[in-house]
Amino acid sequence: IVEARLASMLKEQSLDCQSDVTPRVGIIMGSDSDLPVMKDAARILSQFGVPHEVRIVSAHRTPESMFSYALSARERGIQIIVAGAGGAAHLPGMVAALTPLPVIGVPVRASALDGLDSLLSIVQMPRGVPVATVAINNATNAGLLAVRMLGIGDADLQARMIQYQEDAKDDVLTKSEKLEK
Ligand code: RP5
Repeated sequence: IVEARLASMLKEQSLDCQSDVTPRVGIIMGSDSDLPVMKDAARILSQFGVPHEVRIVSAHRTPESMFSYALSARERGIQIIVAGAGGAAHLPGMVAALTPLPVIGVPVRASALDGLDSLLSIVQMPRGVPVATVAINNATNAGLLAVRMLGIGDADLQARMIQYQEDAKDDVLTKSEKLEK
């Protein structure tokens, strides 16, 4: 039921996961309440044409699903996992412990502590199990980081990233010129 709700939420927002091809990036989150933040990672991957999947995998509510997702991701062709969670956010670290794939953690602002709790839970992984952590609620950067990582072995994708950076630069220069006039 939750997966169906997730699929319809993604469809409503026109976030095409390219579900007919093997996903290269797995976007997971602890709750559907994380989707308003995590959809930005999906949006970036769609923009760059990177096939991806979106799943709800809770470390504390569905620990068995978390285990099976993390243990099977590499065999299924996933190359990078983007994991978002709020509160005592152990999902990214636990997944990183179970897979050799790079894991990018997104701290979601979900509690009375304004996301600082999730940020510290994710960024403070003990030595030996890395989680690349982006800023609180910044799933856009998680998507962009995944594109950059994949770009190392994918010249077309890297060229698209270079163009994205050029476009961002042009945008700032244009705005600055307008202000000067
Ligand atoms: C975490 O608890 C989730 O990642 C979410 O950010 C937070 C709250 O979840 P809900 O109570 O909204 O399902 O596991």
